[in-house]
Amino acid sequence: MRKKRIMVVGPKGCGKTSLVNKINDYDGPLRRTQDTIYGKHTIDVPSAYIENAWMYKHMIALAQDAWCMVVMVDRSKRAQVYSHGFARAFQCLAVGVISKCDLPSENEEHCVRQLKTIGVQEPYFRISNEEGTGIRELIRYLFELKER
Ligand SMILES: Nc1nc2c(ncn2[C@@H]2O[C@H](COP(=O)(O)OP(=O)(O)OP(=O)(O)O)[C@@H](O)[C@H]2O)c(=O)[nH]1
Ligand SMILES: [Mg+2]
Repeated sequence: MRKKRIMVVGPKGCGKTSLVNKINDYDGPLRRTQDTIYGKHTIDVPSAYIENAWMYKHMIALAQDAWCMVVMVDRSKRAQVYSHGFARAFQCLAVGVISKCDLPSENEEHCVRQLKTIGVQEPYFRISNEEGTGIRELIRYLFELKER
């Protein structure tokens, strides 16, 4: 059986690669991620896949290799990046993450609403890759979920 991973999706620059590096305990350079990158525990999905609805089929194919999907929203931006019910198109579990929580923002409610309308269930994890807050709790939750 193929090894299953945590698939990480989110809009451009929301902090996907920063997060997968933490999950994989890897300290590498950050570059704009154009291709799908398989890490030790993760699949880092290019933002283009969620920005273009016709590319959803690629994500659904990638999800065959995933036991869960981390769905990120960027709290520093007010954007609607996912289509309605997005997460329901996938078989695997979806975990909601609100990133860049170190930056001042008025978008908290907008982020929560967005995760709800795309079909991601609470709890949502608020993280900062910059300050490291919320990361340990998220990683612990993910690996506990995997054991179940
Ligand atoms: N303030 C702040 N900046 C962050 C955070 N996470 C990532 N960044 C910064 O945001 C930029 C993009 O981070 P990446 O981890 O490359 O984001 P990404 O989603 O992989 O980006 P793409 O692959 O280009 O879609 C970098 O300059 C990071 O240092 C965060 O939690 N807080
Ligand atoms: Mg990236």
